[in-house]
Parts: sequence; C-alpha cells; structure tokens
Amino acid sequence: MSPPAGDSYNTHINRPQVRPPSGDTVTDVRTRRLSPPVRRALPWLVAGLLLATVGLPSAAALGALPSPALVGFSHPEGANTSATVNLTDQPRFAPSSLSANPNATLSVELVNNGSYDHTFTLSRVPNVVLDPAWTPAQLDAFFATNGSLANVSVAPGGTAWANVTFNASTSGESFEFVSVVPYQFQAGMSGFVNLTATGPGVLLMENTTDSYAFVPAVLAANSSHYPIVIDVLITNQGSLGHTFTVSSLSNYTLSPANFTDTFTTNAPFVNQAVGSGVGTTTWANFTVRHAGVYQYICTIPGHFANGMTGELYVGVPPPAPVAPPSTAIVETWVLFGSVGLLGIGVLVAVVASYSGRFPSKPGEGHH
Ligand SMILES: [Cu+2]
Repeated sequence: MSPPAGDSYNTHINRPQVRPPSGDTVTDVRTRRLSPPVRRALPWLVAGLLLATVGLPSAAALGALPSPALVGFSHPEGANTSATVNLTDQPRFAPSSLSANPNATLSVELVNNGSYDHTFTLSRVPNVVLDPAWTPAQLDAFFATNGSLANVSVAPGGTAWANVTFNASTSGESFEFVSVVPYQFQAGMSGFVNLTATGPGVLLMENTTDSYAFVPAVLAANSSHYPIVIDVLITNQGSLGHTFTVSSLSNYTLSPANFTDTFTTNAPFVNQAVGSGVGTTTWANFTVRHAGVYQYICTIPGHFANGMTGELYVGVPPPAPVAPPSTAIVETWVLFGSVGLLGIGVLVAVVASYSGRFPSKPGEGHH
C-alpha cells in the first residue's frame, strides 16, 4: 500500500529541517573545512557508528543461539543399558524415569533402601498411564489381565535385578512401572521406562547463556497420547555452568526463595547439569504424564533470581511463537535505532547551530 502520488509526508515535514540552508549543497560542505553544524554533529555521528558496530555483532550472535548442530540422540540404538533404581519408603522410585533401547536389554538393579517391601512391576501395555485412584484390587486386576514385563519383589535392605528386552517395535514407547504393594502406587510409587533410541517422543532444543537466560524461554510439545517422552538437547552458549531443572508441577509458579523446598516435596521431572564452557551439550530426557505448563529453571544459586527461567507447554498452545525473533528483525531494529539516533543528533546540531543557542568558541567568531 503505497501512499497516493503527491502525498509526501517526509518531504513536507522533515526535509526543510534536515537539509542544509539554501546554497549549501553537499559538495560545498565537503570542499570547505567542516562547517559548525557538521562539526557539532560529529560526536553524534561517532556515537551512532559506535552503537551500530556494537549492536550489530551482538544481534547477530543472538540470532545464532537457537540453532546448535544436532549431534545425535543420547542413547544409541541397540545398546544394552543398565540402571540402578532405589526403592524408598516415601514411597518412591528414584530415579523414576529410565531410558532403554529397542532390540536391547535393560538391566535394572533394584535397591530397597526402606524398611517395607516394595515391588518393581513393569506394565506390558505401552503408552498407558495407570490411574492412581485405582484400588489395590483394581491394580492387581490390571496386571492379571494385561501381564507384566517384570515383576520383582525386593525385601527391606535387599537388592534384586530386573532384566527386560525390548523389541524393535517398542521404539518411542513408554512403559510404566509401579509397586503393587497395597497403597504404594496410590501414594506415588511409579515411574516409566522410555524407549528413546529411534523414536524420541518430542525433540526440543534449548540454550543457556551467561546472561542468566534460557534461549528460548518457551518450549512447546504437542502430543495426542500420554505419557510423552521429551528429549531436550541443551547447548551452553556461555562459560558458566547451569542446570536445566523442570518442575513436575503443572501450572505452578516457582519462587527463587522457595524452589528448593518445592523440589524437596515435589521432585522435578529432571535436574540436568549443563557443563560449563561454550558449546557444551547435554541431554535432558524425561517423561510428562499430563498436559500442562511446566516451569523450568536453573538451580545454580542466584541464576533463577536473575531471571533464568522458562516454561514448557505440553499439549497446551504456547502464548508466543516458540522460535525466537529472527536475526534479520533484530538487526533491522538495531540499524534503524542507530540511524535514528544519528539523525536526531544531526538535526539537533543543525538547529542549535543556526538558532545560536550554543556560545561560540573563543576565537571562532562568526563568518
Ligand atoms: Cu544457570
């Protein structure tokens, strides 16, 4: 939509002010020594150029942040894996999220740290979240009907192993494990084995920076089924170490003052250390059971308080585009900002010069 011919806003409003007085053509200015308006504009010119040289490279660096090289998944396909899971009287499995590979065996060492019996009972049905509202009898009925991939009882202080081989067709699926000792599952004792090798549920990319920021600060994952496996590749763009710690409380705002208390009572989905050093990459692999908005923070002292936080939208539309603003937009604004400041400076200098508001330097006199 171009303005109709003859309607030239810029010409009417601006040009008479910015233009040198009549007779002063550009050529005239350059052949003489610097005229007072040009001399007064020089500091503004320098400032504008400095701003441009500082602003443009940093804008370019910002644009480069969100696109680290994708180096591969955290777990190679077909490799046997092992893990140790503690069974506690809280009652909980710790950790409660395991990764395994299709066409390979997962060996789980089960250590009962508590003073009650616990079981590690692994569902045979993929991608189904068992209902904690079930009675112990209903839970038993579920396993009687559907079977289990493992069902190991561990006495207090005891250790046992569960070995499970997943075939290729399980890639990308999740299997829940629970303790079937009455009311332990109902009190929260459950977890998931995620088959992540070739079928990550959702692959996301995140960056950490020395300015205490996650870039982007909004991540989004959509899914038609739960649980959903989320694999986040985190690249450290700065030299400071960080953590990528995802709250397991949906639609809950953490506070820098009390997030440690919150995490004590509600363990985060994942608490992944991000190594110091530019370019360091690490994976955070975790399972989300329900749609919601989950806050993530850096738990290094002071970082969250300085703004190092973000939000993960799972099955919920994010409020803003996930992608950060493109480099081109940032550069354009910086450029226009620099040019605008420069223009204002020149204008002020010209006006000041001809209105005589600034005293002349001694010896300069008037021409
Ligand atoms: Cu940090």
